[in-house]
Amino acid sequence: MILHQYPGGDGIGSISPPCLKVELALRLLQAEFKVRNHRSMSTVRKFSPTGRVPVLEIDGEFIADSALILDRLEDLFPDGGLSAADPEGRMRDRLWEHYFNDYLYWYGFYLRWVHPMNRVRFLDALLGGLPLPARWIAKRTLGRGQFRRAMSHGTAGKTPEQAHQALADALDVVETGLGGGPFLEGRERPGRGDLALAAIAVQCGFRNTMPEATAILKARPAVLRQVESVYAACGLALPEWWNS
Ligand SMILES: N[C@@H](CCC(=O)N[C@@H](CS)C(=O)NCC(=O)O)C(=O)O
Repeated sequence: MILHQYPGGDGIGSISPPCLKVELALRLLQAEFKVRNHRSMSTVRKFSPTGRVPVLEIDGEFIADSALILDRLEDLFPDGGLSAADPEGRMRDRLWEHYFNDYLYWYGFYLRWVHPMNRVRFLDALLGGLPLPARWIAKRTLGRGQFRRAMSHGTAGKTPEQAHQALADALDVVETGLGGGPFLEGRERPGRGDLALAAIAVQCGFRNTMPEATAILKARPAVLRQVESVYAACGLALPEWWNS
């Protein structure tokens, strides 16, 4: 299996939460896989059926979308425990997964690509190594493209305060959903929702580009414990900033 993704850095496997979610799932299942990093959207469009990553390549088949990829992994690893055994547990885990993938993801997206200060920091961190004028052109093209994505999703018109409040509220919902356990719904093993949350949470401290979001995360010990438990279950080390 080959995981096609956007690259990471600063201790995380990918700057794309759904790509990182798939990596966590593959590691949790102890699957054998390789990672292929792509740096340009135009390259991704050549092989990805949706033009996006993650894409998991299995025997020449290209599967796009992290939720569909996890469905396939559940088929391939029926005893892998990626979902709860009972139907209600499975349903709840799916709801959590989509809460993170399709709701929290967009606030993370805003805080990285639209928040006025974070956006500048992130583009510098990502593209600072490019020579001029390629750096200037890439910053402008990528920045505008991502702003359009946020516009089409409805988060671009928010204020930074609203986005931070949405993040804080979502993490409070998570603390309730953990019910005292290390994983959502008090499970003993991480489920799909747990992987999706951890993959978003570890983006906060990426090269110190989202200081306020990091502070919001660090104020929630139960969420920190959830992410630490997911990373431990997947046999991965957390980024250095996590313990600083
Ligand atoms: N819901 C999809 C989201 C995939 C997605 O939006 N991927 C982003 C990276 S995080 C992407 O490929 N963006 C490139 C583009 O929009 O052209 C999933 O869970 O896989």
